[in-house]
Amino acid sequence: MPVETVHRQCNLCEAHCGLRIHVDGAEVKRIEGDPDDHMSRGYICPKAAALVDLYTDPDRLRRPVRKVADGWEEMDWDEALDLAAAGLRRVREAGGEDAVATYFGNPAAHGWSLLSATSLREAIGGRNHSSATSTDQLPQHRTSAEMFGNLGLFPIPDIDRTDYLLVLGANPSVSNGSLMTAPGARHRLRDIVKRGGTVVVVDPRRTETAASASRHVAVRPGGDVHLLLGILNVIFAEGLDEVPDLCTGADQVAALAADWNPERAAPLAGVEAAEIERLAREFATADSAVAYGRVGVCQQRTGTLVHWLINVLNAVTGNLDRPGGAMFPEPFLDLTLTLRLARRGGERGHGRWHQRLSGLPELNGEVPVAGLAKEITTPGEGQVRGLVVYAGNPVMSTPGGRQLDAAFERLDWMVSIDAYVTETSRHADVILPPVSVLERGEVDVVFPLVSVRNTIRWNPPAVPKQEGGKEDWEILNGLTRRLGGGVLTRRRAFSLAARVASPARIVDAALASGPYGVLRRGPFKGLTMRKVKAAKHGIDLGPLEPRLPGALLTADDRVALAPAVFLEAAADLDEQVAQAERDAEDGFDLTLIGRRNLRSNNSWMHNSRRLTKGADRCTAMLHPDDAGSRALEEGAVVRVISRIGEIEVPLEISEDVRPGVVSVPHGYGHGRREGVGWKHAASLPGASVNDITDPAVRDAVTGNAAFNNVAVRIEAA
Ligand SMILES: Nc1nc2c(c(=O)[nH]1)N[C@H]1C(S)=C(S)[C@@H](COP(=O)(O)OP(=O)(O)OC[C@H]3O[C@@H](n4cnc5c(=O)[nH]c(N)nc54)[C@H](O)[C@@H]3O)O[C@H]1N2
Ligand SMILES: Nc1nc2c(c(=O)[nH]1)N[C@H]1C(S)=C(S)[C@@H](COP(=O)(O)OP(=O)(O)OC[C@H]3O[C@@H](n4cnc5c(=O)[nH]c(N)nc54)[C@H](O)[C@@H]3O)O[C@H]1N2
Ligand code: SF4
Ligand SMILES: [Mo]
Repeated sequence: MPVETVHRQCNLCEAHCGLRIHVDGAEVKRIEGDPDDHMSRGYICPKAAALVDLYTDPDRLRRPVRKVADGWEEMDWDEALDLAAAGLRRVREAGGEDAVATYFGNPAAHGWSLLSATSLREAIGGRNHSSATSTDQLPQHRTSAEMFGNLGLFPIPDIDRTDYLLVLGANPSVSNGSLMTAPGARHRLRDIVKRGGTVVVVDPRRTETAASASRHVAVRPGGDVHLLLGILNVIFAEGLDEVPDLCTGADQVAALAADWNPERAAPLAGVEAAEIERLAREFATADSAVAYGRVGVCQQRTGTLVHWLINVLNAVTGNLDRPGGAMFPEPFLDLTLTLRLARRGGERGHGRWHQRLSGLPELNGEVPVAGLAKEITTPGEGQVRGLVVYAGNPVMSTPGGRQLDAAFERLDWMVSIDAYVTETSRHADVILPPVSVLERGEVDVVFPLVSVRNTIRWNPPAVPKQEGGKEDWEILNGLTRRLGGGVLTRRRAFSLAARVASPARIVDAALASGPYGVLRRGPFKGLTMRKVKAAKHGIDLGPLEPRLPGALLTADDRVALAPAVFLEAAADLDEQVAQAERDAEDGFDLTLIGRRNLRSNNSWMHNSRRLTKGADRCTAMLHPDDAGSRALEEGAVVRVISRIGEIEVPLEISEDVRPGVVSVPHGYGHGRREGVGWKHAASLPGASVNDITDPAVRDAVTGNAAFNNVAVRIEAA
């Protein structure tokens, strides 16, 4: 058989690089970068080649399984879907709608089956839905909701045109960019410097991104809020601000910043006053400048405040919604469409109910996952007794993994949609495995919302779909159909039909009616799926264009720089200092922060041998002074202890981390839990850092997990 070349994207991270996949029937011969992809221009990272490892992995489930006394028993699809749905209905009948919770993980965002997942949630009903969002970008949703009136409208750094990039808490050289789809981000950042611009990285660790930047600012973990207030203080005090008419509340922000001169901000930020002044002046006087923050500053007690101040900094220097600043993509499909409609009806899309025990607000129908373990273990009305996990591994990826592990044991019914028996799905009664990504055909519907250029791309399947195999959307719709039933009124029957539409149909309709579609642009210029499918390397829909005020959904059609809830929270910053003092008194003298590795992807790529070769990557990185004062040596196994637990990992001494900080990556330690199906992963060393991250340590405004503010101490093991 001849070798054929299929062009599609890698969907492992947000870069969605274009690939050339050489296949011979069902066999994948080689995977390489697609030089003709207009976004990635041939760039790929080592993980792309591992897509074939996922496809051929003997540990991957090919058929549904149910838990039996001595392990797992394979089932037919219909039987498995019936069983899974029957269990959920039982739980719902006994405990009401709130008794069934869902958790959607990160890969859910990387495929168009997400559209069907949303429908499943609606069919389940209730108020106990969570996702990886509340370990990740929840503060950014809330910030967008308050400032722009639209929780799905993200300002994206226009890195290809900017003169000055201020990065806070992101490491795009390793993560390949996040809430910024910019394949080859590492090169794009270097290009800024090459064309005479400046890149400054604010991070407690001198990261791979910091190493190739113009400057590194080693902030104290959690000190970003003070740093930004200090910068804003200087900008307003020196009259460097240039607030557009489009914004309201600049005076209130200026009044807040007035209390934070660089001398006051400096010790709390852990950055010298002179550096704060320099940053302010450079940023405000650059031809164009953009501040960009990601998980390092989301996963903080002050996560929402920091993202608010990042947006404020961009806005008051005239850099919001202009080339080289922070801009808003115009996706072919507006996932916030229903939100826009609801918004017109006066609905905000957040705060409509509160999580039973934490009291934290819902956002976009979700409550913080950090509260899930308690919702399962605490009796009372609304207690969670059943769960659907879709494309997630919360035992490894959410704070307090051990508590969640124990809580899952106590559920009456659990369904996992995952291709592996993971630390999470091992608790399920039924596991429903989708085919692997190379067997799917789809269009990425999420990342055009955050892309540095407007774009659309069709991804054909690279290999034939396994016989009898199902894609995620087929599994999700199978459950929705079985759960939506009961006595159907005509209205419910109609909405059920709409719910179980295939993603292909939904995208078709959305494309036609969207900004690039035939309904708006006419039959010749307008895009259709046929045209999209014919463009093998994707379609470039151009650079980002200014979109304000049109894209705003605030009541007055202006950008709100001073939402009351943020001003209130900012008044409480002393509590941060008090907390640090309590931590120190209790003997927790270090702050734990996270780290990512280029050859790893959260918790689930460790069964690939090619990605896991070489040194143990799950180490505790510590500054030489902190190692010295504790008489700890390089490579020695150390105990990292938090208020809720301890883990043992080898020590890596490095000048790159700021004193007082210890950096440990997440997603490792598969061998510490019995019965997982990814055997190679389980044979690797490491521990799960989320066994010691504390669900009580969270962003004050949203409840997002504050993985980077966990107080710890370190001892020789
Ligand atoms: N300490 C600490 N913890 C963190 C973070 C951190 O920085 N520090 N980061 C957080 C962030 S940003 C995120 S996004 C979360 C991620 O958290 P999760 O999404 O909960 O975890 P993942 O490790 O991504 O697990 C994904 C699961 O989905 C399965 N899967 C993969 N592809 C598919 C698919 O196509 N279909 C289906 N059905 N299943 C699939 C995998 O087998 C795996 O079990 O972790 C968070 N946890
Ligand atoms: N190779 C690889 N790529 C990935 C992933 C992966 O696991 N591996 N995960 C994907 C996912 S789900 C996401 S969300 C993105 C995340 O993409 P990024 O946001 O770029 O994620 P990180 O690489 O974790 O970078 C966060 C940085 O914040 C720093 N930091 C920690 N605490 C603080 C603080 O208090 N202040 C400041 N200023 N910085 C702090 C950390 O040292 C770290 O360098 O990456 C995606 N890409
Ligand atoms: S950066 Fe790597 S993992 Fe991310 S999409 Fe590109 S090839 Fe895939
Ligand atoms: Mo994430």
